[in-house]
Amino acid sequence: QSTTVIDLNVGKKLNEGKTKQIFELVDQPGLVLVQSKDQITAGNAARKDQMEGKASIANKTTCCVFKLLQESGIKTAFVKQHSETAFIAAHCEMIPIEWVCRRVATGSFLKRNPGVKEGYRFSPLKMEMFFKDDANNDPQWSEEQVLAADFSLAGLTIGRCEVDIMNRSTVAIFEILEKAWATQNCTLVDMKIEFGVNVKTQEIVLADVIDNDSWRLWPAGDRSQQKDKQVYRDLKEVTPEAMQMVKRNFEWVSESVKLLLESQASGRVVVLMGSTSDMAHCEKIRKACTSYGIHCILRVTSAHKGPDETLRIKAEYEGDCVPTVFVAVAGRSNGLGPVMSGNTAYPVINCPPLTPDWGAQDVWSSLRMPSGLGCSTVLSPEAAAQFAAQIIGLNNHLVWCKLRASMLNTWVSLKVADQKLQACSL
Ligand SMILES: Nc1ncnc2c1ncn2[C@@H]1O[C@H](COP(=O)(O)OP(=O)(O)OP(=O)(O)O)[C@@H](O)[C@H]1O
Ligand SMILES: *[C@@H]1O[C@H](CO)[C@@H](O)[C@H](O)[C@H]1NC(C)=O
Ligand SMILES: *[C@@H]1O[C@H](CO)[C@@H](O)[C@H](O)[C@H]1NC(C)=O
Ligand SMILES: *[C@@H]1O[C@H](CO)[C@@H](O)[C@H](O)[C@H]1NC(C)=O
Ligand SMILES: CC(=O)N[C@H]1CO[C@H](CO)[C@@H](O)[C@@H]1O
Ligand SMILES: [Mg+2]
Repeated sequence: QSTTVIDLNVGKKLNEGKTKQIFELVDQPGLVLVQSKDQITAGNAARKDQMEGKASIANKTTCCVFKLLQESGIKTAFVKQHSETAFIAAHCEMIPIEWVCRRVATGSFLKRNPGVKEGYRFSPLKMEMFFKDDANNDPQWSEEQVLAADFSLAGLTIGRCEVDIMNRSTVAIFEILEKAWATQNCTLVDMKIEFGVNVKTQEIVLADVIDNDSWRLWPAGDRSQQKDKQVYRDLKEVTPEAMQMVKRNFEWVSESVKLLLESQASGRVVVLMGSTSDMAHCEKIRKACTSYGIHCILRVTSAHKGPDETLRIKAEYEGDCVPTVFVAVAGRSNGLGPVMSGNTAYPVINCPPLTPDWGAQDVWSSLRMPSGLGCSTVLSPEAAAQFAAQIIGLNNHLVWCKLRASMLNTWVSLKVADQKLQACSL
């Protein structure tokens, strides 16, 4: 039988674990409802305490984190939040591996690697895998063991390619969350995540949840201020006061996590074109900027024919303290970029629309500068926008996260293309 929960036709329960239940959605094949339960577990349910409000805090945390990752361009199972305690997700067959990613050595890593001091920093990040097997306390597995297990989920065999994709994705996800938490002056110490195979698309996606049980967070890099579930594990005695403190910490996380979705810094790209004949080229720059969530403004001005106007337009964008990257689009002799660069402390990128006839000669007007000018030259309009995004991304984590996810997605699509080609030629 099915029950209707606020305009959702909830079908049968597909799965239930210690912290959540998964329901089929009758009218939305391929999607499920993930419902959190109001209880906390640690040490494999050795400790169980009801904690009122916990589920709603967990939903907030998961929803915000997944939104951040989704908006960055990471493929996740998350679709949208549904209620205080539930969200809608793509139905996945879960890969029974926990991927652990560490920046700072602490916790079980120290036990398994005696001699390593707490606080040791991993660069690159340290990756570990654990087979999800409660009965055996989730043993650590090597890459070879994962391959030997020959998992097959939703019709997808988990082989070399799939393991590599999860490995790379875990690193990208960690770096995105690390960058986001840094805006709150908080160190992401480590994290554990799980992947699933989307039953509809057969794609590997980040699934399950990311809540404070999934990571260690140390405000200002200070362990004594930890805000994660470790506080709960460390409790000597579960008193109502202690539980209140744990709950306050969780609330701190769920409040802070909302701020991860807000940009900490503004930024914009101003494209100056010498003539409207370059409009199509400039529109490509604008389109690419928009994909990074960057506001992009197009203006027409010629440094040869209207230098007073060029400098007036420049002053307009220098006048409001919004960090600005100028892109100069001028064909033939590019006077625009160099004049801008010689008169502003903001970065200037030349993106000349070169033509086959004279392009090889014209490009020198963008490359060879008088002394004292630091403008760069990027020929492809998309690449010019990407470079502008990288500059803005230095201070704007939302832009940085999009760049990071896009790097991952490019890597994955090359990997998948190669895999397909190999399969064809076999
Ligand atoms: N999008 C999804 N589609 C299908 N199943 C999911 C999805 N997200 C999570 N699940 C599964 O729902 C089940 C219940 O989750 P819960 O976290 O409560 O389990 P658990 O008791 O903690 O066990 P586990 O050790 O597997 O996490 C888990 O098996 C989890 O993998
Ligand atoms: C913290 O972790 C517990 C344990 O899983 C979780 O249920 C709780 O909702 C989490 N709180 C936050 C704010 O993430
Ligand atoms: C993950 O990637 C790192 C870095 O490339 C590598 O050292 C490690 O062996 C990989 N692990 C798995 C399980 O693929
Ligand atoms: C950030 O952390 C540092 C310690 O690394 C601390 O001194 C500083 O006050 C913190 N800043 C904010 C805004 O919390
Ligand atoms: C991320 C988030 O805030 N999640 C939601 C949890 O449930 C409530 C109630 O609907 C939503 O308002 C929250 O936004
Ligand atoms: Mg779980």
